[in-house]
Amino acid sequence: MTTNSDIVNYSDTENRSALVAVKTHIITGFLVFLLMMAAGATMRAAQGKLAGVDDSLFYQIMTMHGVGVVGISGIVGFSIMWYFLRQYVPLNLKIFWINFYIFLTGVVIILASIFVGGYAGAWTFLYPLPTTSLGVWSVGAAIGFLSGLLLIGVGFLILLLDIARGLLSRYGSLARALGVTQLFGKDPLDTHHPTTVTISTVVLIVDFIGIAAGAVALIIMLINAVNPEFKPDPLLVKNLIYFFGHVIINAAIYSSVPAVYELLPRYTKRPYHTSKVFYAAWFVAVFTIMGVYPHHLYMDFPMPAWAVIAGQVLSYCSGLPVMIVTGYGTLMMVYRSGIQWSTPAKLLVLSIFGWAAGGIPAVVDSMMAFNSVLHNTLWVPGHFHFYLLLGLLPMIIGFTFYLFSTPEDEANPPLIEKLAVYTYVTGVLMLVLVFLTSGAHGIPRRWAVHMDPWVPYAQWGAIAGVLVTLGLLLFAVRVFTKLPKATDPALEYSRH
Ligand code: HEM
Ligand SMILES: [Cu+2]
Repeated sequence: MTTNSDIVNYSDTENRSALVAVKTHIITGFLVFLLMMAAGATMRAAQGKLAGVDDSLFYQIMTMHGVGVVGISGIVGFSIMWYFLRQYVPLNLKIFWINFYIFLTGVVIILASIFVGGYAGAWTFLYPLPTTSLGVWSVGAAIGFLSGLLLIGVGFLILLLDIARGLLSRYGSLARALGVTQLFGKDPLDTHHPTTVTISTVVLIVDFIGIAAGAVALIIMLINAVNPEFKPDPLLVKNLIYFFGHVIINAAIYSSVPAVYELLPRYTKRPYHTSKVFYAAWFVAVFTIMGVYPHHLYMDFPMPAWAVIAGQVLSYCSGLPVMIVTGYGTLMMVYRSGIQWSTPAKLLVLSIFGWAAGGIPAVVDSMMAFNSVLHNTLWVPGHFHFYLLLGLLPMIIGFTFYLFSTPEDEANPPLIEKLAVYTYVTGVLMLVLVFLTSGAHGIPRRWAVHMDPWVPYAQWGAIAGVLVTLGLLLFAVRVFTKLPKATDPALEYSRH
């Protein structure tokens, strides 16, 4: 797929160390996802009155679950992107590790702020909630949470700077790396331009701006926490926060998408060629990913009308170009290719379905008429659990299984893997359908205690949550036993 001039030369030792770093990210990811899923199932059980969870503890768990899954999705997504991107542009292994250690430090601070300090103001830290807890937690706990998050953001920004340096050293400009110069005819069309380079450039641009906005919001709120005389405009801070939140979770998905573009062609034995349509879709994505965030602010009537209208219009088209190009590309790669349905191949194809299908309830919610009914109901966790659990996670799990699956495993997937796929997918569909129907019935989100008529929904949700956790546990058993010893398949290929 790539000409040799596209490949960066590393020594075998460098490649082995890089693989160790990627594996560390992935294994940490599986551990954290397992814990967070157990926490999710616990929340559903508490709402279903199957488990006695103190109300404050519920909101602590909810805060940890939200910040935990978003953070780990971000760092694991980066590790997938980094793994592929370093083949095309020189990337610094030390910086990759530095980000990982900063992340762990931030996690410790955040966990302490939640479980020692009692912070329970949700991962969205909406101003002024963190500093006005009415005595449930201290301002110190809020400061801990906000600084832990800020620290993690700084780590991500450092890693993004290295990615920018790598891309610029190889391509000279971000426009070249993205493919914009080919799109507008300044450079001849190169159908061998690596898809990973285009996607990484999009992730770099939006994530850098998104995290920078988040950092500004966090700093403003930290100043306010230390000096309450300083009162920022709540609507401005809310804009910054939702811009940040929307962009980083999207970037986490997009940073895992290279796994689909890089690996499916290997499984279908059909190379993927870039085209002007591909560049155009990803170029547009830069603007739609950042431009749609006002769909979180329809209920804020002081928002300028043009901003929310733009948010709605862009939401219709957000993701669509990229999803169509990726979805169509996937179908074309798979259709009559005689693809062998190995576990990684199944998961990667599933991820495209889950990402696209999960987008539908999201677009519904981004229309004002529906939003005025569905806002802050369980419809919202319904749509994002859909594309995160059936889109993002299968990309991550599929990539992981690619790293260690032997040709024998791929020809004949072990029973435990088949069982894992069925348990996981059944669980997720059930989890999501229960969330969506609950939302359609108007059951609010983020309520620790549910009214009696809502309890059966929460109970079904708890059962689904246990199934999903079990499914991931089955995958994890394979990962924990196989991944540590695996050698890099990409190196094996290049030797042949
Ligand atoms: C077994 C799997 C899971 C279960 C049972 C579960 C359950 C839940 C529950 C009950 C909530 C709070 C709902 C409410 O507002 O009342 C929630 C929130 C959330 N979940 Fe999950 N979840 C699971 C996995 C995941 C995963 C893997 C991700 C991300 C990759 C994720 C992302 C989120 C986010 C971002 C929130 C929002 C937190 C907030 O409202 O502040 N969840 N989840
Ligand atoms: Cu959004």
